[in-house]
Amino acid sequence: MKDMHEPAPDLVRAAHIDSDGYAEMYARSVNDPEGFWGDEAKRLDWITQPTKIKNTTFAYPDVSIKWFEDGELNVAANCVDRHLETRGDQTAIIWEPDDVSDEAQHITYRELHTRVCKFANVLKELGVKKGDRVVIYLPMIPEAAYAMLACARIGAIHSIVFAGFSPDALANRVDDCEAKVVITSDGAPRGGRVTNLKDNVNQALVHSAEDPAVLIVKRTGQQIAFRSNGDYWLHEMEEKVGDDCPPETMNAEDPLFILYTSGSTGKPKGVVHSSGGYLLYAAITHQYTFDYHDGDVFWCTADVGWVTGHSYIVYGPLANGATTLMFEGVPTYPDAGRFWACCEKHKVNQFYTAPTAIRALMGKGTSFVEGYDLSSIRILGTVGEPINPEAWNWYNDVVGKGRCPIVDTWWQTETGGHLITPLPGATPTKPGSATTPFFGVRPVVLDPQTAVVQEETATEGVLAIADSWPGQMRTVWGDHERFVKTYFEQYKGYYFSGDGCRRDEDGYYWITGRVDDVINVSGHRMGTAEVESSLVAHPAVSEAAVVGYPHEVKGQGIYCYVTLMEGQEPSDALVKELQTHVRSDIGPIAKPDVIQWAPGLPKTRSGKIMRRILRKIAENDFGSLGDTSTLAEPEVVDHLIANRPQT
Ligand code: 6R9
Repeated sequence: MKDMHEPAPDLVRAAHIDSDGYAEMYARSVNDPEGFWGDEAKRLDWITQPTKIKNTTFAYPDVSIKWFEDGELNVAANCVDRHLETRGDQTAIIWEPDDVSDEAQHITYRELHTRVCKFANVLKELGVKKGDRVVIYLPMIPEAAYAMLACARIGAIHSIVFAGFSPDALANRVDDCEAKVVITSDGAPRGGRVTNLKDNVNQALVHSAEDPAVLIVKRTGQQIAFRSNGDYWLHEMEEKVGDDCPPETMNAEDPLFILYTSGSTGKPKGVVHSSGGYLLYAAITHQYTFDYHDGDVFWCTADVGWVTGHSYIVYGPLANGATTLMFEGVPTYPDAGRFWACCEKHKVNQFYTAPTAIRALMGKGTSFVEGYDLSSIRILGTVGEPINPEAWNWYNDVVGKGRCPIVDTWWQTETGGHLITPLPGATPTKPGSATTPFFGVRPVVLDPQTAVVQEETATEGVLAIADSWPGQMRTVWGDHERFVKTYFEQYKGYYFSGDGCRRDEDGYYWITGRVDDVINVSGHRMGTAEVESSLVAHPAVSEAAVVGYPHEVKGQGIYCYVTLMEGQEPSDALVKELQTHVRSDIGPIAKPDVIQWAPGLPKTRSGKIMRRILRKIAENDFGSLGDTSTLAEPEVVDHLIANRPQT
């Protein structure tokens, strides 16, 4: 078949699952989910074995999702304690610091155990109890993993806020989950530059309605401003506590963490993940999608501030007793060979990154890859956005030398782990396709208008899922109704992903991107509404509409149409000012790429902004604007086209 990549026979032989194995296991997983997941649950150590496996309904509005509901376990004990006997001296975490001249750290499972227990005792000392929320705002240092596992150990719910987010974004999240403690560091080195994280926390807490204690990890040793009370150094607190900390008994359905993510409307929502189902799903997908074998070194380049870091740096790998690599830096520092230098140095076997990173490195040329010995790499992975075939082929040829299966994993913060993905020994791949569903996942393609399930194999529409899987989010923190409305209202009986897709004649899925007002910038999800509300908060702006447009490296860039207040004059200085404003309001990833002055926006007579038209103009695609006759003032479209800035 055209452009089909078959895994090498020796790889297939050594793999956990081959194509027959996949077919058989997949059939059982969807025909007998209770049996399948009941058996798979044995991967975990339970304090009380679950007897009720699946109790889920997508029926609107009574959506309810429970897995292993009478089971009890502790997630930290599963990720750490249970490995002590068999692999106490094995490296659990390899930490590669930002600065190449600093030494990497190797943390064994035994050391991890001690560090997590001490950290947990410090949290207890600060009054954290089962069910309390702890916000983690840290760079990519081992303490981030210790903090997550320490929370899990005592039954506290962690919520990680990406260290690139602004003080305001941090304050919103601290307030929404009513955090009792914020864990941060003095500074955060990244790409040779240092952010003063503690300063950001101080600023955030000035605006916050909560008064959490702040626990500070010493990373850089730089000067920081202590508040008059409520600030604590981790290393000082650790001197006061012992290293014995029995794990709390948790119900499988108790929340493990909250992670805020963007939607098409309103503020970011707190996605809630469970203890039992989530951990099981992270572990099984980590093992099968990456064909992880004992002794392999696994590297996921994501930040722990995103779901990918949660599932595939910390929970999945550690539940499987793996060696997981944690990287503090960026792909281009000190140069564009950093990833490959690190793969060679640590003999990485599975490498998992994002298309935006691949495209950026591809742009720097092959010379940055060629000098390194990448023969340890067996599997390459990608996640975060659709990967264009050109980037896929470069990854395959230049990095993988044509010998490494590429797993293009489609999933979301909401799904906890991979939903559509190749398995290395089982699934021939096609560049740009996420291929076929993981065990237990029943994708359907719906007609976007009629909601009718498209039965033919080759078809196109919106992507929804017909039944629950253990890693599915359970609710939106503090707003179950929002959960039900966001994911289950529009297409009744299904989980709606927000993505569009095509299914080809082989039944392979090709994700075409978001069909809602969410954009994907360098693999980071952003609601256009968030950027709009930041822009209109600026005194010069009266109205703003934000859309995505194709960007060579970032996948999508941020294109803003801005209407100014009476008396305000457009200028280059104001463009810069608005860019800086959004950047400091939300964070560097939200900085607008293009600002177009719009004396008027195309609106329907009822006042709705016609985003479809704005998207077309941003895409430089003026030929297919569709029907503009329903607009209140059709001439604004001509003005926008005539004044579109060069991109
Ligand atoms: C894990 C993660 C989710 C959105 C998702 C989709 C896009 C992720 C993809 C992909 C095409 C892939 N997406 N993986 N699109 N192919 N392999 O990225 O979670 O940050 O919540 O983003 O990302 O649009 O809906 P999250």
